[in-house]
Amino acid sequence: MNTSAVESDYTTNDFVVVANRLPVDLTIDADGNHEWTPSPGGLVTALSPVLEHHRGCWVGWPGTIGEAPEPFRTETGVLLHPVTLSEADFEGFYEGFSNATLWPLYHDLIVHPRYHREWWEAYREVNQKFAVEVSTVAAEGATVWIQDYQLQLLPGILQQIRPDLTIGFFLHIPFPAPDLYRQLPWREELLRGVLGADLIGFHLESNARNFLDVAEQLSGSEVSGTVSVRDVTAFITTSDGRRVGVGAFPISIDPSPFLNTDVDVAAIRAELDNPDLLILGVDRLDYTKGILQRLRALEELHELEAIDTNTVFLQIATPSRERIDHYQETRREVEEAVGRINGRFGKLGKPIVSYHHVAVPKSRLVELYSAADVMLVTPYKDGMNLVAKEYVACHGDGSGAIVLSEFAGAAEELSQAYLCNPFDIESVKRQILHAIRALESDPETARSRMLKLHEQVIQHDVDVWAGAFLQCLYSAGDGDNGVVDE
Ligand code: ADQ
Repeated sequence: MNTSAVESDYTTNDFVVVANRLPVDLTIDADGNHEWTPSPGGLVTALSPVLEHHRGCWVGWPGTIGEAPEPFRTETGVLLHPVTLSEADFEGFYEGFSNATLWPLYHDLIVHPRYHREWWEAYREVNQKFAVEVSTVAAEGATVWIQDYQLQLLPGILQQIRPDLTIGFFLHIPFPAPDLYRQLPWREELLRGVLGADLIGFHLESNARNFLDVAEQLSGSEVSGTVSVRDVTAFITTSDGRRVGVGAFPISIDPSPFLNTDVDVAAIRAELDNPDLLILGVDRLDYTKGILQRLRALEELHELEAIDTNTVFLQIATPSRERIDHYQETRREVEEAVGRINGRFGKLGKPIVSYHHVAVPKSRLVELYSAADVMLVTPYKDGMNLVAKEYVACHGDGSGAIVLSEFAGAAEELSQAYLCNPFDIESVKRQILHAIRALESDPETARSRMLKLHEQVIQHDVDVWAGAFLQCLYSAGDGDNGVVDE
């Protein structure tokens, strides 16, 4: 990536995005040369087009421990402002409180959240550190859009030190029901942090309603109105008299890279030894994504001889959070299942599960999505799930079928998918078979379902998401930063 260092004149930064990660990875070679490479992930996928359009500033951690590099501008004009994290910050704030406390708590306790005071202290300190950086880069009266669960204290801190800013907060993961949220030992302080924003967005109305319930129960705030999609008609009046808007803004993708119709599907399938049927999974290797469950469902279908032995299941699993125990355990279980299934049902030199623990370039994902007959997206819980939308975007010709967990946020919009309950293995098996049978015996129905899904994704792309959120945020800013008139 071509980048250039910039003068530290921040007076023009009137639009600032803040996220845990910068949309790049820094690698340093043996000679000490720095190289920036684009990094994968749902958030990056979603926000890059918006920032490029605004020539905005992005504040985030560059992905390496220790002293951060100088701010620089990408070739598409986005100013990247790195935040330094130490090893202790990384362990306590990122691996600890963000990913071993909040992540499992907000994903409905698929594994047990761990509550450690020292992680909470690290989380507070790092949020404070981000606040100092944002305060440095943001112009007077700027609009600041804060992303995700790692930075829930940031709106509150910024609101205190920079009351001139208009602050938006968007949560990319689910927000749990009050009974779960109340487990958190620091629940009031975390909630006060989020309530520092002028606008708070969630993917789903149900997430937003959970948040309103929590705010009412735990912060002495008053709630008015009801939640809308892509609009703000629900409000929280905080105990200090500020008015905060709350809405549902289902995130989506930039479909353009996925609309490529030139993919040589036959060549991709030939690479996989020409299976009669190609089934695909693409996920970060995370226990929320239900990878093991879909492997077990396929194993049982092979046991029952319900699917052809010339079917290949290709699973691309991106390495993720690899030092955290539950992630190591999930990887062990998945890889054991892959070995077992291939041992039981594969033929010599012909595995039926092709498993790859790797991140692949987007162009490769487009090829794989396009070549796959059936896509399996089976999370136990997922804020949205962009993989589901990317697959659908690649099938504008009506080919293919998608089996989708009803616990993925995407299921609300993608109601024409073959919806399954990942906690019920029979349901997963049934819907895989429905999808296969529709493709084989009722192609017109399968085609019509896929075309409806495709239209939904194309019409509600990432620009619709960001546009709706920003319009509501700018309106909130016009209202004197949310202070209620007496
Ligand atoms: P994630 O949990 O990371 O995102 P998801 O929404 O599916 O999940 O986004 C993953 C992104 O990474 C997709 O764009 C996908 O193409 C890419 N990706 C996945 N595996 C890959 C691989 N092996 N190689 C290359 N790229 C890969 C979080 C929430 C989601 C929410 C998003 C956005 O958990 O619920 O949809 O943020 O809000």
